[in-house]
Amino acid sequence: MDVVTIGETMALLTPETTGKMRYASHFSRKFAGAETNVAIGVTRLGFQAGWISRVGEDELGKAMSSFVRGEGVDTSQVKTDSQAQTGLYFKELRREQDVRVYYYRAGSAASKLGPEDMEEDYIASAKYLHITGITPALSETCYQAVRQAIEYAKKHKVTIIFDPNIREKLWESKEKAKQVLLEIAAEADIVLPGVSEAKYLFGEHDLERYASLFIENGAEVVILKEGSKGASYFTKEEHGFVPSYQIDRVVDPIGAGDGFAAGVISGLLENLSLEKTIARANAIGAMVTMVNGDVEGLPEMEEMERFVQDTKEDVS
Ligand code: KDG
Repeated sequence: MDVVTIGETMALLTPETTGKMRYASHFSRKFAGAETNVAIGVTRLGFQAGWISRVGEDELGKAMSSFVRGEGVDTSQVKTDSQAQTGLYFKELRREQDVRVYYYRAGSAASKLGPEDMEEDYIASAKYLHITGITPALSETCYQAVRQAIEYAKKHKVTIIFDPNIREKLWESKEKAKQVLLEIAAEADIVLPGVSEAKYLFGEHDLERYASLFIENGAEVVILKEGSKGASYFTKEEHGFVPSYQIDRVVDPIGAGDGFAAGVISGLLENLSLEKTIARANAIGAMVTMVNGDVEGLPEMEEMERFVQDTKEDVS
């Protein structure tokens, strides 16, 4: 396995019309969740990814597992929970630049995930363990599952890559979110915060200060995402900025960060330089925003290379 990830995937319902969702009567049904978005992204680029989760013993759970498996992700560690349902989320495209998300996931099957679902050999078989800040926000047992996975990864020298993915709606308080996210970031080798997430965690600073705060907190590599501008990277030895690509129109920004993470993981798996890795991550993040849905815009390698050749970097 190149990368293993842990988390909740949900049935995603999107109104077929833009505007207030209260007026929508036709919806498309897709599947999405930050961790499988990354796993599918990595798989589409030609690598092997595995997903640890629980789904409900219901029609959506069955369809979701088949969908993720059909994308080539290993689902051998996905359990069916007969006591809880598969979670749902709605994505309302109110107007351009205004996308809202509504969760129906409290008490879902995935929120029952616990340390007993973490298989040591499975995690040990991976080169990377991908964790997001969403999973520990779902429940105390999910938090414990993440802690257990980190312990196995450390024991077997699996590189830990952490995306804080702050979802305020899922945390009981900002203090709790900060405490848990900083604790996990301290265990990670690579962290992928957005600038607004760095601000949430550390307050107002400049980029270099954010990076040094993450490095003092334990990270080796910090990649700070600056939205459509691009991303900066920092290690103890080097730092730089890689601009993103100019695209005409953002259709749906949700999932871009997961596409970015898939690009980072794939670049690191190929031993590309940080500069080249981030250029790829920027390209994939941009491509995801051009298509409706979290995973539908994730490219295959050759498609991504063509996009890079044909699209200008944003140097403004
Ligand atoms: O990064 C995209 C995710 O936010 C989306 O797929 C839904 O996993 C999700 C979540 O918890 O918000």
